[in-house]
Amino acid sequence: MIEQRIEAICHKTIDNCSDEELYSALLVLVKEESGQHVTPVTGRKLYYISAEFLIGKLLSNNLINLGLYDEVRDCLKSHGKSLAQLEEMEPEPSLGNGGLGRLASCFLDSLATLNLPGDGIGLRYHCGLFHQSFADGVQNESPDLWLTKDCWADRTEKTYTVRLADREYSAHLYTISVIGYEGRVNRLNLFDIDTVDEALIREGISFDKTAIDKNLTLFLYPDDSDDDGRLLRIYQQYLMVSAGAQLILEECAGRGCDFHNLADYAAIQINDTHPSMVIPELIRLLTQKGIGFEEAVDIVTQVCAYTNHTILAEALETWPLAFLEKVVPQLVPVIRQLDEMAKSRSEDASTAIIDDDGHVHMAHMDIHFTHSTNGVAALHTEILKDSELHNFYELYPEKFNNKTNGITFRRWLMACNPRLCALIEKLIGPGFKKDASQLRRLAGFKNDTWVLEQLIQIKTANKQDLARWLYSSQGISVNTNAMFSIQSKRLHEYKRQQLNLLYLIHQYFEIKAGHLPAAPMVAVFGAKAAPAYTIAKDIIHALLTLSRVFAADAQVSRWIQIVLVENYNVSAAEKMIPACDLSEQISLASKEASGTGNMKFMLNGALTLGTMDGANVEIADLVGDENIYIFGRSSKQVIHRYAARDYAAADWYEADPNIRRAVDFITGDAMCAAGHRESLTRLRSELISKDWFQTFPDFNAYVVRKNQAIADYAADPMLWARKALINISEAGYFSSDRTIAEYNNEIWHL
Ligand code: 26Q
Repeated sequence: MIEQRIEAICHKTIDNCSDEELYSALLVLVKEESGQHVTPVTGRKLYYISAEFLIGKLLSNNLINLGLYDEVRDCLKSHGKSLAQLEEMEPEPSLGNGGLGRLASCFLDSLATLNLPGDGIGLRYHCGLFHQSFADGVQNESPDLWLTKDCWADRTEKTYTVRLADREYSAHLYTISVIGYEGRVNRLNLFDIDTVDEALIREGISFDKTAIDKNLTLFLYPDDSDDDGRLLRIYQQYLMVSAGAQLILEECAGRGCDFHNLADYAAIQINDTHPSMVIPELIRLLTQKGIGFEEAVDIVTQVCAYTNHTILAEALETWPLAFLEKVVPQLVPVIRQLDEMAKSRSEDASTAIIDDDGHVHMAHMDIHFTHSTNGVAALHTEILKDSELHNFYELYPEKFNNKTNGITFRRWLMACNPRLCALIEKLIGPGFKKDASQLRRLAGFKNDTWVLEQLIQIKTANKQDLARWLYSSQGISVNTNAMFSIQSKRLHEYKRQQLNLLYLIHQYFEIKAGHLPAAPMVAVFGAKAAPAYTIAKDIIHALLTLSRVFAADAQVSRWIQIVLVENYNVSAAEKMIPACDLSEQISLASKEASGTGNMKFMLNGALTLGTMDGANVEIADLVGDENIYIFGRSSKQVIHRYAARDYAAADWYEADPNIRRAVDFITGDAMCAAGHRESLTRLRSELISKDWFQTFPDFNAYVVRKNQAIADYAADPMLWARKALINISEAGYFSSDRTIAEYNNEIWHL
């Protein structure tokens, strides 16, 4: 059947088709097939509104979820074609920075799989997150023009008028089908304007920031930005929320809603503060339809819920009222009224929406005017309640709740690790694909030597796959008999890639002194630094330079190889994670809201080396002390130290010869000969004078714990495999199906 359909779409036999033609044909086939699974909405429907959806490639995932993957793969194979190779042709839609955007995509997959009506609302950026390449030890950025002829996003006839800075724009709706695993089909709605001009892009990723009609949806902004960029972000955000709000009202009206009862028809989840303007925008639209202001506020509060993804104060969005006056003057009277209402509810200045400097605090508006505020891991929610948002918690204790993040097992196990998936299915049957809690049954095999040997073999085969890919894409050869430690996530000081760097330097000295590690190690990194984030780029440079220094030293390179994967993205993650032994989750305790990479590694049989931060805490609770490597100061100690303001990095540097030796190496002869003195010097000074994320106090504990992990790995592979099995068996809790079921039971009630 598959063969006939492909040939009908192409008007020729599979043997005569090029890879491009086959890829196009499969796209058409999936779209046709998904059309069969669209079911009408009854009752309340969810709108997950987010500036980012880091969807990744869709072909394999869609085929898996439609139950067609094996058939298509085998059919192509019988004609000497490879599905994996076709997949390489698919441009990856990188419409997100990292965890927050990827979470949104996992959630859409789970919504459709659980047969819940839930659509996404976002933006169709012409360029996703920049493409990263390395040259001369430095990160370079180039535009990621992902929109090609064959694209999952279909242009519709629908447009919505949006007023920005006293001009009207037409927001055009594009849709991508979200196909659940043996489930329903939902929609990702992405807005764009027709006048965007890709020719505006100049050198690298710079572009003319003045012409809004030409640049509005041209780029996804990296998670920092200059002031021009910030202004453009408000334009983007408003385009998304205004068109989104109109779409929601139109759909609900189409189903018989009279707007007074909007909460019976719609639930809106606000993904961090980026879409927060949806609150005043909906109030504005409802009052235009004749509903009184106070009732409109009540309706919107009932409909909307807010998720917080960060505790870094500098990441909480505030906009100068003057910016908003310029871009969205129609919202300002609404925001002022909301601010007055907030001030009448509490005299505490820290809970105001508009502060004394005329800044609008988006998160404050969210908490006052939605019915639910949630954190994304147990520890994160506790920190929000106890410190960061404590005054709000006192005002509205009933609004605060936790929803520990999750990941879709369809992409992060079934698609990326077919070997492990097949073994699990052989042992416990296929039920875990839809009911992840069944993975617990794997624990029954913890003393089964055949199973443990299989796990070891699978890991080795996955390492060989990764090694082949590293060689073909970057010309790097790695030792697949080594332990693979992987730290892959955005480059951020709080995530502490620099701590890993200091460890590697420490090991260099140990090897030179004849203190050899228990096993050889490949230390893999995947990380993009925001283009304007200087220290993050310095850390990348130091890692690339250290990698060169090690490679040139036969004595050291026998034991440690450092690999930086270029352009880390979802597809790269899918290749790296199944090959990992040791998952590096070493953020400064209290700073990583949850982390979701930690869950993906665990599910694929890696052991976590981590601090008691984010969801690591829950991983540690589930697997027990003997199946995880925890180190470092606790979040309480860290929060206390910040409050006391008594951390002086220089004192630690002076007092600890190991720290001093590692830090000084950064600007030593070997590094300066292989890299750039200016960048290396800046990094070293930053560490000694600031070390804002307290790497020094955790340094020795990290070295000890990591070397313990290597020793355990080397001493008894079967015991290590047993720990890996326990990790896999406990990973069920981190299925996004569980997370979405909780959102639905406690917040949305779809
Ligand atoms: C803000 C202003 C201007 C430009 C960009 C931004 C911006 C963009 C993206 C700020 C933050 C983000 C993304 C944040 C993010 O990814 N947070 C992560 O969310 C994950 C899902 O909940 C958590 O697992 C991570 O711990 C958290 O860091």
